[in-house]
Amino acid sequence: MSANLYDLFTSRLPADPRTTFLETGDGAKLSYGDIEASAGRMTRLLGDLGVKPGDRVAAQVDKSPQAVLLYLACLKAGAVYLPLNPAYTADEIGYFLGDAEPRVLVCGPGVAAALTAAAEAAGVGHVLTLGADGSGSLSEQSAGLEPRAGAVERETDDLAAILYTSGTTGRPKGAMITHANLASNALALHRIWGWRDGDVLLHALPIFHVHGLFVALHCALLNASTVLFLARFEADAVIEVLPRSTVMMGVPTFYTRLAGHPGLTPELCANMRLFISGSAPLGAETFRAFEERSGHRILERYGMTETGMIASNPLNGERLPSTVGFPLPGVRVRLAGEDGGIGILEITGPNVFKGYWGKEENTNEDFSPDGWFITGDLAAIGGDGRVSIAGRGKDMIISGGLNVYPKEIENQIDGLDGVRESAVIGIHHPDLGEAVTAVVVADAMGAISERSVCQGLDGKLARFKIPKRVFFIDELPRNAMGKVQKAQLRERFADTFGE
Ligand code: MLC
Ligand code: AMP
Repeated sequence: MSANLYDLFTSRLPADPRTTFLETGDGAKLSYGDIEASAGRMTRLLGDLGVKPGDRVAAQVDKSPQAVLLYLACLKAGAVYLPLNPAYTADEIGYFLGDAEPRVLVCGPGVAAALTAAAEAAGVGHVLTLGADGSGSLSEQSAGLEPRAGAVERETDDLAAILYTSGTTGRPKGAMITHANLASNALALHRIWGWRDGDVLLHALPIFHVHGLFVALHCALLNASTVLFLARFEADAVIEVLPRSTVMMGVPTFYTRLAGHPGLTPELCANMRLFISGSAPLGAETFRAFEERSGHRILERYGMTETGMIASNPLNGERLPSTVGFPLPGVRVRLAGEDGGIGILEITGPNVFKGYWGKEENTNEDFSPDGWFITGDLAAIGGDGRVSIAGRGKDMIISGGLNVYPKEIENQIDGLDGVRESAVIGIHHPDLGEAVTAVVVADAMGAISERSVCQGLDGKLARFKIPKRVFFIDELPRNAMGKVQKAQLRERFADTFGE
């Protein structure tokens, strides 16, 4: 039997094909019955453009039902889907195209001209466009085509997607994720979160990450659930659709903002059965404030790009703040280098990715000699098996659920005129969890200002990576080995953004 994830989804289609799959904020609907033909036409187009099983298809597109169809069409074609944040600059996209060498790039109509040179340089065969409203050459060229029936056969180990993620050094690495990785994780989550008939998913996440694309949409597809598909997170819009929803997934910032919204009440959430949080630590304060305002204890889970979901608080047992619960069925966890009960979390299971695209050395570094994946997160494991994330062993900032790698920002800042050196750190931020903050040593007093640092980064880095504050100091604190003491800097600037 084929291991194509697309076949798993179609095996779970609702009895009534008119059942709504996606309903957008303006009320437009795509039914489950529409998926086969609409995605099938895109699959046909990809085939006509020469996309073969295993070829990469990159997509830097706004969130829309057509973008979801494009993902499903890629699965159906046996192609490898490569989603990219629309906030990335042309420079950033150029790197991904050069590394993954996709056959096709689908991008927003507004950026197609700016990306053409990068696409040509990377040998991308075709650039198609897809706008937030579904318009563009992808839709035009696929419109009249005969839908491709049936999905291309795939083995469990064949790639379904590549998602880029960075390490502490070097450029982003493409995590190779297989059909079996995604299927095992989706089935486990569907089961442990007790998905049932009539569940309606409130979806306000972006769809270029594991969270919004895989965790959220896969559960809904396996359950033939309707998805209230909001273009972005906006607290007023979420409050409006909460009464029609039963399950919501979000990053902690969503819950912090909702807990501060005057419209959040237990009555508003009467239909809700589950609020799930992940991608960054959920503060105990937000957990409590949200419970007070809504009557719901948020279920926190933990995962990463390379592994999908790893652990989850229980649906029926105790949901504890500051813990991420128990390993998913089939997933095993252990600690390496344990000291005082805390060590680096390592995991093994059917969800663990196949390695980094074209980077065997990086892949080897991230696995233990006996084949467990080294997450780089610091954790404790209780006597009952409950996992708590205690910090990060890797130098990474999570701002509003988006990862930022200090090295990437430091390299750009260090290249600016007037800068001697810099250190980029994450400082506690009441809304974003952590905010990107730069500490700069200037060549000379007044050689560069906060504003000119940010202006110098504009266009080179996606806007969410631009420091929210830049501080100037005379010298970076270093240890005897010459390593910058970021903990000292974090302490010194801890109060920058308030409580
Ligand atoms: C937007 N901006 C951010 C930001 N998002 N800055 C820092 N951190 C962020 N996360 C900046 C924009 O560049 C812009 O800056 C300004 O804020 C306003 O943009 P916006 O789009 O209006 O922002 P907002 O709507 O407030 O977005 C915040 C957010 C969003 C938290 C709602 O970032 C979001 O939806 N995050 C979810 C990310 C996610 O899905 N992560 C899952 C990763 S998967 P300027 O300068 O241009 O004005 C993963 C694995 C797992 O980690 O376990 O799930
Ligand atoms: P990414 O590389 O975008 O997949 O981000 C994965 C990282 O997010 C993990 O390695 C953790 O550091 C962090 N993360 C995800 N979920 C949680 C959580 N519930 N608590 C703490 N950290 C989390």
